[in-house]
Amino acid sequence: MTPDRRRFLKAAAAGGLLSVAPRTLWPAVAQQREPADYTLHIATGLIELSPQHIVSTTLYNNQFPGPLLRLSEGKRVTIDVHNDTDASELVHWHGLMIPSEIDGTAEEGTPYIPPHSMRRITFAPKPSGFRFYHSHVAALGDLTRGTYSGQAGPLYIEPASNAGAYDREVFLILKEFQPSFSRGGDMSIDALVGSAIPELQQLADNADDQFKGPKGYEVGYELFAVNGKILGQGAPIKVRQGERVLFHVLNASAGEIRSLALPGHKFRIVALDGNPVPREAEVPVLWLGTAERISALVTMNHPGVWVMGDLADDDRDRGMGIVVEYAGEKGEPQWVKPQPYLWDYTLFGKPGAHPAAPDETLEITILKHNGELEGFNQWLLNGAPFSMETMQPAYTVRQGHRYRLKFRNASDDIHPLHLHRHSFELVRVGGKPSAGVIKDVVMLAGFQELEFDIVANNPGPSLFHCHQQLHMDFGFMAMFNYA
Ligand SMILES: [Cu+2]
Repeated sequence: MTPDRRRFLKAAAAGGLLSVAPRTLWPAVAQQREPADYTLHIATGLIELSPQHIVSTTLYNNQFPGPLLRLSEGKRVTIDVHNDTDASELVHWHGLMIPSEIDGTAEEGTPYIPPHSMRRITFAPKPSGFRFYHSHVAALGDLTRGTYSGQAGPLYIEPASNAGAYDREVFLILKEFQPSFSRGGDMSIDALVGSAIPELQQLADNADDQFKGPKGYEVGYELFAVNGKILGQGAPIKVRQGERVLFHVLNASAGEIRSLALPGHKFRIVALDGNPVPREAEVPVLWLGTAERISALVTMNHPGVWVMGDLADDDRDRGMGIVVEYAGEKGEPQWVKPQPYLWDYTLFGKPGAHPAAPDETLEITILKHNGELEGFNQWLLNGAPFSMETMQPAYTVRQGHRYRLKFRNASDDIHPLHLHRHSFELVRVGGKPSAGVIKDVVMLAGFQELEFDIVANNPGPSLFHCHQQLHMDFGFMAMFNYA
């Protein structure tokens, strides 16, 4: 029997299809005949990071990254998602404002796509800009599941009017492979401006006194890649002097913070998480939390063959980078370590402006209980880890109201905070005020505070969580429900 045949019988038996009379089955099948605009197949496959490193993982359409879905703002699109694996899956449409039933999150009520079945979804894509899609199942201790797998793909929603003055676009998807657990004690990363708040350090110290013992598990990786290729293994980005290249960079990691530099060049930031920034600014280094996107324009004015890579030597040596090669230039790709550079979101805000006053302010303090869950750290928001049974913590919002969320991080980890189905406006980061920067993921630095505003403008349950898979799976989630 062919694998496909076996698969069909297994699926048919599981779904009870064999007991359904063909006559009643037919109309449903006929409806599916209209071809979809896009088809995604979730299946285990091989990805060749280099000839020496061929990794087996779950992929979209047997490739990493998944296919670039180029959609038009407001124009309805139909996507068939086939789950060809033996486990239930969910595809989350990250940064899109779509109904909860198709957002791809069990907590919001999206049904799982059962093993060996298909779900067709239809939506009008918005807002415009660089988004992405990825698995949203809980992985817990299974490092083959969720965002630890190769299930991530770029999605670009063309705006109604396109203002970009560039010669061409290049998508860069940063991703680690072959994860494993270790007893933690991760080094904290100096990525963000601002300074630690003593009161938050004290809260963390108190918790650590209570939850002594070995450090909770952390996840590390063997292999690193840009667009699924280890540095030097894929085709270089070939450029001409004077060319203006618009890079769309996505950190598709399950939990790492990434940096990127191109020796001798500056990045002009034009959009964050796909949303144009009020003030374009030039920076020497990009920092991206898990699931963040940066669109940056680089004028190619420093001929040579360069390594565009992560600042962390270890990660770059194991593959996190890509070669940029000017026409007519030859030789070994060169890396030049940039000066340390701290990321400051407020650089891109509207100078002197203030966000509108909120209707209400909510304060959320984040705390870690070291190794509390059979070796895994537990994460608490205002003293409570998220529970699927009670769906708590939960906040109730009123449509049209503006809410200021004030986060206080009583841990030394950087948390990439993410709210589904909504964008937020940064209000205060690293101790500095900000206005006009619209995002859907933002890094909250260790022992720091951060404020952002949301306008409740997309009714339906919406999940808030840290985008580190290891944190969200072990408590770092909350629901926002409409009254
Ligand atoms: Cu986190």
